[in-house]
Amino acid sequence: MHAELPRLSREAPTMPKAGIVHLGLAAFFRAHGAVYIEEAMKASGGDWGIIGISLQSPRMRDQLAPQAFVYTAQELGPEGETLKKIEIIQDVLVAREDPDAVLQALANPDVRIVTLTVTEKGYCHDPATGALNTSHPDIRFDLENELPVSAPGYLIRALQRRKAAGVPPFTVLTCDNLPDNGRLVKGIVLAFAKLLDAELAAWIEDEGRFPATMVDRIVPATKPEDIDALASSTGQLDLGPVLHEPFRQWVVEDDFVPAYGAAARPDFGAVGVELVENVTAHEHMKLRMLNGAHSSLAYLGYLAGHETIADTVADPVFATYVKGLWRNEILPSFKAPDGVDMEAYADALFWRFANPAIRHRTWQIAMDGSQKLPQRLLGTLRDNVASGRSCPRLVTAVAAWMIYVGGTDLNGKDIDVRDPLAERLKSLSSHAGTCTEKVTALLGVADVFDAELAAQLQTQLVGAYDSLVAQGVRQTLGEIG
Ligand code: CS2
Repeated sequence: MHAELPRLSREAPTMPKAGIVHLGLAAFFRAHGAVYIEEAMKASGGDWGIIGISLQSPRMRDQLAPQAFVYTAQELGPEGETLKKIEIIQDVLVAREDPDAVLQALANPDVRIVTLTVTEKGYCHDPATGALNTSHPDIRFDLENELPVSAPGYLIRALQRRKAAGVPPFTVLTCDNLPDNGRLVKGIVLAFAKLLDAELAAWIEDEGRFPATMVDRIVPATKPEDIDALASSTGQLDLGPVLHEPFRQWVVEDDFVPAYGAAARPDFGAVGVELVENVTAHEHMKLRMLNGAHSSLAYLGYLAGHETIADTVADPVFATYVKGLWRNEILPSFKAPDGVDMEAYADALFWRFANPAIRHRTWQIAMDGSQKLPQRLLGTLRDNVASGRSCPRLVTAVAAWMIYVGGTDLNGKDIDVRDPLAERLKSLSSHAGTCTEKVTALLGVADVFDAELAAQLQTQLVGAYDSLVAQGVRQTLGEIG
């Protein structure tokens, strides 16, 4: 594995002071937010070095520490690639190993922003309602202990330290694909704070800020072959490269902690981040169009035997399916952001999905569906049902998810389902006999489906489930047209 090659190293002689702590350091943020922040600092200055936190595993720290936390961002276009060295990360701390060091980093007065990519399940909320799940074991632990384990716990305990030290709060800038993500995190943090200390909650409410954001860049997981290929072509060993598509977008509500004045955020405007008053229209566009289609293609594509999204949309039945999904079922469900041509957006999305250089596995996107379905597919379904529009494509995607979480594919082979509810979903499905009973049992999972929508979808879902089982995926999609 190229162990003989020199390790990638830092070029810049001095490191900028850290102004940001990032919770949940993984490939997406390193290929998206970190790149924008580095560019903004180069363009306009400021101390915006980043300290990354891994909540669980030491893997990221162990990969990056021997190369001074520098890594390669490898942009993969249909016609070739470009490499960029990213030097903005100063350090990576592993929360499991030393929670107090993480709280110290978060309480440091130089830190003015905490960015997060802890994935949907990391917020410990109820996906169907968005509220803090106070019976979540990590939240129960964090309410009792000063050294936390959950992301909300770290935010709260660090804010508590800052308040005690007379330091203003940081801006909490979530970069996860959740609906109304800023307000959702604010609600979670305030609910938690109220259970601890009403004064702390009032202080956070007055002085803290939780701007909502829309983040977009397709970043498949890096594989060992990618590391090898990069080492062969550069002659240097980088154990932590990130691979990404050329496209990127970041829309951020310009609402940062006022106590820091002009030093409250990097000069995002200088590097193409769109600063807006309200991100909702952009968020609907992205979560419904991109992520909704991604999840639909992931379950259906997986069941049809396709390994990646690019392979899936190269199959003509799926190309027709996804275009029909956008045009007939997703586009009519929301108000487009001002000035955005949605037809052009959908066309561009298709080519992003089709980019053969991006090997984004359907299995990877299929993960954590119980946390993703509400904002990706169910909100769209609810709006369509309310307007009397039928949605065979969305319904078929939800039926495919139901088959997927049953843990056996259409050829009887086991599926490695990764989901916080995996065991419960699998057992509900396997204890039910007929397709109708399986659909009914899964529709009863209140963390995912609200009762009203479940009742409205029941009959159509049974039909779609039956058809997928009886005729297979391609035939079912072909019949929808
Ligand atoms: C994907 C996203 O893994 C998934 O669920 O849908 O990570 C997607 O690639 C990004 O949101 C694109 O911005």
